[in-house]
Formats: sequence, structure tokens, C-alpha cells
Amino acid sequence: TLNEVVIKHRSSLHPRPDVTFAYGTAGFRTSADLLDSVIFRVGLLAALRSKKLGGKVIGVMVTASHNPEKDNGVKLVDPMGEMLHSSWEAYATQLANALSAEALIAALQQIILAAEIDLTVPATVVYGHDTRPSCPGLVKALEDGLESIGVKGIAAGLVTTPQLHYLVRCYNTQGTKEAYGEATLEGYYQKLAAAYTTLAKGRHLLPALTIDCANGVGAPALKAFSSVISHDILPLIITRDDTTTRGALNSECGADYVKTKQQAPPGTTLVPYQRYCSYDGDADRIVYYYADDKGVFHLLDGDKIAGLVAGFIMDLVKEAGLELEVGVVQTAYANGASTEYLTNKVPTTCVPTGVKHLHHAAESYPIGVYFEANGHGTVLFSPTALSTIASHPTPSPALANLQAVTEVINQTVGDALSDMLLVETVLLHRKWGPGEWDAAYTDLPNRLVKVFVKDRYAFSTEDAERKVVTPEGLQAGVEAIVGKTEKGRSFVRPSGTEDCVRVYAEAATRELADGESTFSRRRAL
Ligand code: NG1
Ligand code: ZN
Repeated sequence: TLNEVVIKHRSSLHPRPDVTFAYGTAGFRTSADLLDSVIFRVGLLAALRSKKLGGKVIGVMVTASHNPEKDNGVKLVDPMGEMLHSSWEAYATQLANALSAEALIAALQQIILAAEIDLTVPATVVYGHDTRPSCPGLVKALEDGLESIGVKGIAAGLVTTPQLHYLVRCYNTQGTKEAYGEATLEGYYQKLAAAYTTLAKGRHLLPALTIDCANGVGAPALKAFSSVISHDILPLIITRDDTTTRGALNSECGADYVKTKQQAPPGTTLVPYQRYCSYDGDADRIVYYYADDKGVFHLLDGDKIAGLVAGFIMDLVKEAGLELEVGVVQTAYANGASTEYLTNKVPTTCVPTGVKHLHHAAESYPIGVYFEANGHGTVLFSPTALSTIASHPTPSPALANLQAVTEVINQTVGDALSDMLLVETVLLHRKWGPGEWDAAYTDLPNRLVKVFVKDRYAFSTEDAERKVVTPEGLQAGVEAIVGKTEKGRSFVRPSGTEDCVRVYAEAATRELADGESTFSRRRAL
């Protein structure tokens, strides 16, 4: 049974502020000073989740990704390194909002009953955090939660979000035939380095890649990685690596800044046709960019990465003499030009925003490539695809490369470091610079704006968020405008992470995309 006395006492040391919390697409995420009680309670929930799953290792990551430094957040990671199953999101919300210590105990009891949890099963929880100054205090709250329910956690310390996902999967597959790797950061770096070395061997070296680490955890991770891989194989210039100056994290830099502003971080001099990329604050997103010889900025976002990677993997599969279908999963935010380009080459699916939707849809392909336009994505190989590749009787360079590609990719979740190695691999093999990569298609001019409304829950959508159902009449209004716009496409959806509604529009020209009054008058993101 639960040690109610201990839990009540410890809980009283983590008082709940007068705020309603919701476990959304990115877990709990808000101002760090509101999160102490939430994270204590997440410790309790993680323990229950582990017990429910027969003692499998559950992950907890403390981060607020690309949000400002003053924010923080927390999310749970399920045993194979995937996001917490959505059926448990309501439990998380229920615990976070319990008003008193008594109500917290009652909520725990309800969950134990509803989910049929055997409390005698021992639980294990591995947890990590990003570089935010609020992390150490919040991690203490988490440890307090774990301790009060009798769980000894494994501290992973300072890690990128994808590293934590990697560790969880490694712990749970150790000693099985799905073993994913050694459950240490060293194991992570060695796995990626070995795979990339295989892929880069004998290839003509590319000029150095400049990386903006958003002054976040990507910086120490990248430095640790570059110390285990030869500079002759991967020349890197690491920038925005200041993780100690207060306020620097995600400030005027990082993947989200570059994607939404469609410009390089201020102070970056783009040498024409050199490669640049930006990570986000927890290093699970990446976008590339470059300047042409006129100094014009070009963004190579998640859509461009998906196209590059899908094409490369399809060619390898074919060269290796295999028959494995490659599919691509996008969201409504994918640029229309990318969708047109991809649908002519591969099966393509559109799903609602949020990694879990993309991940899930990608699992239905033998090889599923998924990327959000903002640079979050990865490639999933089905168990059948993996064994087909591993057991193919005819060895060839293409087969060896395909095998290494499955190792260089972090198949648990989007991973800036791993995705970077994948992009570099394709460019090396194709002998392409960013210009050749970009030439596949030209993005349609687009605009994404936030609209602050009284009640975002009044907005509901269908068709993978491409049609707004309520408020009534809104969709007809959108269609009336889109209908008279060349290559026009637009949709309205409530954000899952912020208190606003997002409006996206694209069209044949910049003027048309900005066109109709409402868009141009709103503050651009
Ligand atoms: P919302 O706030 O639901 O639009 C945002 C991003 C998603 C995803 C989540 C975080 C856009 C337009 N939306 O979601 O792609 O990254 O945050 O999980 O970039
Ligand atoms: Zn992130």
C-alpha cells in the first residue's frame, strides 16, 4: 500500500499554487516558479507507470525546449522511448490539480484502482534535465516524489531530451534481441560515432558545418560527441554554446528563432553556400540554412530534411536490392510545395500536430520518415524492415550503408545531433552543398501568426486540423479567401501548448500570402 503519511508530509513541502495545470502535447510546461508541486507529483506518477508496466524503466525529462529560460516543463517517457501513452495524460492532469494532500492521496488511489496497478511491483525511473537554472530545484522535487513512493531513481543528469529517450529504450531492451545500445551517454556517443564513421569513410570531406546550439544542452552534448569522433571525419564549428550566462538560452538563436523569423541568429555572417544549422534548447529539433551568392537567406527546414532523407533511403533500399516501402508523415504545417514534391515520389500521410501523432503514423510504414516543419523528426524502421536489412543474403556497400543509417538515426524521437549526422551523410554521399539540396523544390511563401482569443477551446478542427469545424462559419470564410488566391492554402487551429489560436497561410507570392487584411494586421510570430 501507499505510505500515506510520508506522501502527505512530503507533498506539504511542495505546495500547489492556485493554477490549473494540463498535461498537453509537450507534457506540463509553464513558468518554472509554478512547477515545484507538479514535478513532485510527476515523480509519483512515473512510479505508478513503471509499476503498471511490470517494472519497466520510465523516463522523466525536465525541460521547456525552445521556451524562454524562465519557463520549465516536464514530460514522461514510456519504455521504448516513446511519449507517455495518451491514456495516462488525464492521470497526470488529475494528480497535478489535486487541491490538498488528502485529495492527492485520493487521486493516487483512484488511479491505482482504475489502471489496476500492483503496488508490490518494484519501479525504476530514469530522469534528466536541460541547462535551465530552475532545473536543480525542480529535480529535487522530482526526487522527493520518487522517494516518497519508495522508488530509487536513476539520475541521468544534464542530457538532451533525445538522450533521455535513448537511455530509457536501452534500459528496457538490454539483453534482448531488440537491444538498442549501451544505457550510458558514452554508449550513445559511441553508437552514433561508429555509425557515422562507417557512412563517411572514404568520402570526400565537406567544409565545416557551423552549429548554433541555442546556448542550451546541445552544446555540451555536441562537444562530448566531437571528442569521440575524428575531426577529419566531421569538422564542426560550435557556436551559441554559452550555457552559464543567465538569459542566453534560446535568446535570439536556436531552431525556433530561425524557423519563425526566417533569418539567421543576429551576428552570424553567412558565407555563401556554407552549411549552418540551429538546434533548439533541448536539442530535439534542427533546421539548416545558408545564404546564396547574393546573400539571400534560405531555410532548409523539417520538410526539406524529410525530402532529402526519404530520397536517400529509397535509393539505398533499391541499390541494396531490397523491397521496403518508404513513407513520409507530415502535418498541415508542411509547406504545400514539399507535399507536392513528396507525394509524387512516396506515400505521404498528413496527421494532427504533435510528435505522438507523427510517430504513430510513421510506424505503419516499413520505413517511416516523419518531420514537423519546425525540424522535429526522425525515421522509424519496423522490426520487419530491420530484420530484412540485417538478414539480406547479398552484401553490398548500399546494404552496409543502410545498416549504418539505421544506427545513426535515433529511432525513439527527433534528435538534433542524430538528424544532423543523417543530413551530413546524405550530402556527403550525394556530393551536394546546401544549394543542390534546396533545388528539389521552392517553398511557397507563407505566414504563421498567433491570434489571441477569449477561448481557444471554442475552436475545433477535423481532417488533420486542416478544416475548422467550430466556430461555425469560420471555415467558409477561410475558403472564400483561399478560393480566390493562387496556390492558396490556409487553416486555423487552437495551439496545444500556448493559449492562442494559430493561423497559417501560404500562396504563390509573398504579397498573396500576407494579403487579406487579418493576416497582415496580426503580430507575426
Ligand atoms: P502547438 O502549440 O500545438 O502549435 C507546437 C508546435 C508543434 C510541436 C509542439 C511541441 C508549431 C506550429 N507547433 O504545438 O509543432 O512542436 O509545439 O510539442 O510549430
Ligand atoms: Zn525541443
